[in-house]
Order: sequence, then C-alpha cells, then structure tokens
Amino acid sequence: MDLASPQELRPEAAPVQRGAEETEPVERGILVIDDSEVTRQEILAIIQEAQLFDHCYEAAGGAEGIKSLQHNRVDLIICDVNMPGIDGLKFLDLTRKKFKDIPIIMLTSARDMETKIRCFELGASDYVEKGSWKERGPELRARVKTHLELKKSRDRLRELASIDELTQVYNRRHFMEELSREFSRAVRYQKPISFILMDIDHFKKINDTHGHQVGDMVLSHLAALIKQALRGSDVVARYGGEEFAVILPETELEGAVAAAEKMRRTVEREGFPSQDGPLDVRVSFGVANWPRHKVAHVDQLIRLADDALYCAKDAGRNRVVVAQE
Ligand code: GH3
Ligand code: MG
Ligand code: MG
Repeated sequence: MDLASPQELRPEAAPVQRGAEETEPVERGILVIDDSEVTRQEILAIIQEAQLFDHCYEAAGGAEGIKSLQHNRVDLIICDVNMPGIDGLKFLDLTRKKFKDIPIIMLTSARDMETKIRCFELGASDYVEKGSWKERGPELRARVKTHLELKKSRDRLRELASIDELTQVYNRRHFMEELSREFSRAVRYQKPISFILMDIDHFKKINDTHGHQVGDMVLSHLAALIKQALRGSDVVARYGGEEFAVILPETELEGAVAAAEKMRRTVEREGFPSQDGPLDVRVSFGVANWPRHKVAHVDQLIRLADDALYCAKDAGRNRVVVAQE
C-alpha cells in the first residue's frame, strides 16, 4: 500500500447512484477490519444475526481495509484500534476525508480513555470496548443499527438536496460536481466522456399557449423520457429552465450522437399529455466529447456543447449538432 498517495483513494469506485428516483433497492455492505481472524468471525456472526447487510467484507489490517473500500460499496465499518501495520488510528487518519460518509465504529480496549477520545478526534463515529462478545454482542449490534439508520437519513437528505423537485432529475449544482468528477476520472484513466446539452424548442410558445402548468408538465414528462432513453450509468440533470444536460461516461462521440438522436426521435414521436390533448414537443441538442474535442477543462466541454446547441437552433431546431473539433 502506497501511503504517500491517499488522495488516490477513490470512493467513487463504488457503484454510484445515478438515477434520481432510485427504484432498485440499495445493497448494503459492512466492512470488518481486525487482525484477528477469530474476532472477525465473532463480529460477523453478531452482525449477521441482525440481517442489516447484504454483503459482509473483512480485512486483516488497515491497508487491506482501504483496498476493500475502494472496491466495494460499504455503509459501515467496524475497525480494531490495535493492529500491526496500518492500525485503527492511522486507518481513520487515511480514510476520513475521502470516505467521510461511512460511519466507523472502533474496537477499543476497556480502560484506554485517551485512545477513545483520539478516535473521535480522527473522525470515528463510535466505539465499542473489546471483551467477551457474548456480553458485548447486543451492544455492538445496537450501535451498528443506530449508525446505519443515521447514515441512511444522511444519504436521503443528500439525495433530496441534489434533485430538481419538478423533474426529479439531478439539479445543476449536483450535476456540476458529478461532471468535474467524471471528467477528471476520464482524463486520469484515458477513457472517453461525452456531454450533451439540450433545450426545448420554442418552449415559450408552449407556456404562452397552454399555460405555465402545462409547461411544467412538459418539463417533467421530458425528463422521464430522457431517462428512459439513456443508460443507467448516464447522468441526467436539469441544467436550466428548459435545458437539460447529460453526462455519458466511457462513451465515444458516435455513441453520444446516437443517444442524442434516440432522445430526439423519442420526443418527436411522443404526444405529451396535457389538458388540451397530446402536445408536440421538439428538442435541440449540442454534443461534445473528450478526447475528440481537445479540451483541458470541463468548462470548455460545456462551452463547446453550448455552441453546438446554438448552431442546432440556428439551423432550424429539432436536431443534433456535434461541436466543432
Ligand atoms: P428556443 O427554441 O430558441 O429555445 O426558444 P424558447 O422559447 O424555448 O426559448 P426562450 O429562452 O425564449 O424561452 C424559454 C422559456 O422557458 C421561457 C421561460 O418562461 C420558460 N421556463 C423556464 N423555466 C420554466 C419552468 O420551470 N416552467 C415553465 N413552465 N416554464 C419555464
Ligand atoms: Mg428553448
Ligand atoms: Mg433556453
């Protein structure tokens, strides 16, 4: 384990929740880190009894624990303090920044108050004193349950704060975070990434003719159509009033154009439900791709897609235009 580069830890390696309205149940995971195999098995037996997790991961030390975090979706960590190599305190120190959303319960020795306090200072959520697990089991289970519930509420709040209420896709603030993260990841791993910006054609007219409420319904219906037309790994957001944006990770320019074309056709074919009967809606698209478009910063990628969208409008709307190379 290369301790010199903790910034390389990638919490995003775990499956990221993409769709705003997540219908699939989330699979929960727990990681138990202890150098004693016997202790690990005892703890896992206690945890399994509560049936709170779908996956149990174990690690014999801090380094192995970090590796497990990078590869698995973990919702709670139980970590021993005293271990050879990267011990519990060092593990806290190395992981708290990148994995701050995951509660950690430390296993401490009974009378060492100083270490318990140090654990909290380093970001631990709680501790349980080591001892006979027959006695301590119910306490450990109760604490695990409480911290898992707290994490679920925090996850839910964060999810709500990142979603556009009307359309139930990500809001712009969250989208921008995702985009810079995905863009740096694409550059670091030399994988392509595509970006689509789209804007409803003559939306003002829909509002003026049918009223703002119908306009709102068109926006939410469109968001649902877009999501249906895309892959689960694509990230959809409401970028502005009647503008939407999509990140397509690991997608070449041709794939992104095909996706935009698919969305364009889907919208074109759809009668958007309204009190005045089905409405025709059209959308224009601008597409950009790294590395096809040699941009150094994510803002330039957005700018290119925006220029292409403008060209699509200029060329008569209801079309997909690729940014100039
Ligand atoms: P273009 O084809 O050039 O894009 O024309 P447009 O009419 O769509 O563009 P314009 O920018 O002139 O108008 C956008 C309209 O979108 C104006 C604004 O009132 C409306 N709009 C923005 N946000 C909302 C919203 O949340 N709900 C509703 N109903 N309308 C919105
Ligand atoms: Mg418009
Ligand atoms: Mg607009």
